[in-house]
Amino acid sequence: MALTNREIADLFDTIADMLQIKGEIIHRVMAYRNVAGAVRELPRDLRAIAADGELETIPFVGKIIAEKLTELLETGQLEFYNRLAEEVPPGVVEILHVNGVGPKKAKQFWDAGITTLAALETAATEGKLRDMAGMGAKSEAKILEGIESYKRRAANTRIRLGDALPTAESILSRLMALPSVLKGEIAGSIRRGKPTIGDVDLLVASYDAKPIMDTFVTLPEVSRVLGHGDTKSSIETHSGLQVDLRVLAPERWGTAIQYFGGSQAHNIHTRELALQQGYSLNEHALTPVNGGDPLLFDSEEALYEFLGLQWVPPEIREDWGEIEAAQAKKIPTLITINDIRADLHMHTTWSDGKLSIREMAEAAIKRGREYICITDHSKNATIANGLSVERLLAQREEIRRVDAELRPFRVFHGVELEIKADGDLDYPDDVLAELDFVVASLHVGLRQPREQVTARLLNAIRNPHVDLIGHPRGQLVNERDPADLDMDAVFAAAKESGIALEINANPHRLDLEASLARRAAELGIWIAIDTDAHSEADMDNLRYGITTGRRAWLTAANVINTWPLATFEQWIAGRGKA
Ligand code: DGT
Ligand code: CA
Ligand code: CA
Ligand code: ZN
Repeated sequence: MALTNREIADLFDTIADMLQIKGEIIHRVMAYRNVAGAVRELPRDLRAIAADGELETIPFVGKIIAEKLTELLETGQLEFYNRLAEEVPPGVVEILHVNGVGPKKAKQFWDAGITTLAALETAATEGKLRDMAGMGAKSEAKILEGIESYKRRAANTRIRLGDALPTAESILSRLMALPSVLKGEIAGSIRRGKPTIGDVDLLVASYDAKPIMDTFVTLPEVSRVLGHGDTKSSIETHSGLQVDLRVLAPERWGTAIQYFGGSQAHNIHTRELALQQGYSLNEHALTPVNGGDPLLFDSEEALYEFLGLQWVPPEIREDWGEIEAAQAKKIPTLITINDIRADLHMHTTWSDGKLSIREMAEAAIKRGREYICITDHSKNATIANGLSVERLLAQREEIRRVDAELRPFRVFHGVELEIKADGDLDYPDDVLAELDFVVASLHVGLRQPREQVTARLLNAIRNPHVDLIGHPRGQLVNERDPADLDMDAVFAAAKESGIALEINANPHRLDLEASLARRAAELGIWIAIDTDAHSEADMDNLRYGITTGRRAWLTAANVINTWPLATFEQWIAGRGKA
């Protein structure tokens, strides 16, 4: 197996780690650390450089290191590393990477017989670290936190949008308060609203970067400074979130936010377009290929316009046809949060929610909604305190009362109906017929074979009383894969019966995901963007659903909870209810 530049860089970093744990002098450690950094940055394959006899032109590479690189490239092995690895257990190197553990601590743990991450975790959990020299209950707790974050990074788990966005906004708002800051925005995958993000990219316009960078690297959430420069700095927060900050002159804002907004695929395509027009496009400027002064763009709109494109909303910049649409000036007006009038899926204390019907209604009013459906769990959702038929009917009295009290706001009586493991629905048809609105959801049997789980969903879709399928695929972001549904069959049935499919706005769900919601909408299937709120704070998750809807190219016309009340009432009446 040929080693990549990155693997070789990683190996040199590990060597540096091992030397450091052994207590080697810092010069010797840095000799390997620096090479690792240089190799990682190489624009060319190390193999090609070696073939050209140019290894020693790489920064920090002298005769001895060049020999080691050659050995690695030729044999895939490094004797020097193998000997070190026999001495320093790999688990100890891993421990060094836990936030809060330095080389001295790693050595201390090693001396105490702790040579794996698991052993360190056990010792910390059992309170055995706090008694070691220089340790205490607080540093022990910090190490546990560090282990959590290390494990997440090691598993390469991306971070949920709902976890990253608030941190990003909070950091940016503190930078924006600095006097030299002229403009600031979150770029990268957050700006595009991806359900998970790798790292946070912040962009700030200013003529005086230094105080901004200095503030940034000393923010209280910083656990490690990964880089501190004039134009770019990077930090890692205690929760393991990496944040990159770039500061640039405002006259280059347009090209910079476009570049760092991504996606890479979108950028590659825009760069091709620029080249066809005789320009090379990068984050700094649009430069004529045949010479001449670079053109600067202080706004992204001006840049897109120059390239002959309609401005493209960041959420659809994935090179899934948005450039072609922008050339034809056919980018639709994507849905915004202001288009939403209703929330059709939420829970109260009648099942597993935290607030009463009236409190949920008031929370919705506060957020500008005009009507809601209360959809508590049905009886088989026993862990969620599902409603027996008796309680369901009793709940209606309270809903009608609150509805009357809060007019013109409207409160409809719905339910979140269990699609049982055997495929039956949780209430008989005559009970469903009594309800204003029925959301049917899969919560159990999600791992059934495709045919079986699909058949259950189709049965629910075809029931004339069902209006909406809640979180259709049952996925949990970063935690649970979606059910193995035949989505073509689901879409065909949904289209035929005229029901809606949900984009569940909870950042743990975001289900349907954008690509599927886009296909559904293109087929003419109704979409509802709901919060599935169990508390007042949950209602603020709507923004994540809207972002997902925008990524799906949805307009307000695709989404039923943008409808005025009268339209909604007509629709549910037409579906045989109310
Ligand atoms: P992430 O962090 O994995 O969730 O995804 P992004 O899109 O935020 O990617 P990131 O943080 O690596 O870079 C931010 C943006 O910078 C990315 O969306 C596009 C731009 N960018 C970064 N590296 C490259 C590159 O090598 N080529 C191009 N064309 N663009 C890049
Ligand atoms: Ca990023
Ligand atoms: Ca980044
Ligand atoms: Zn629910």
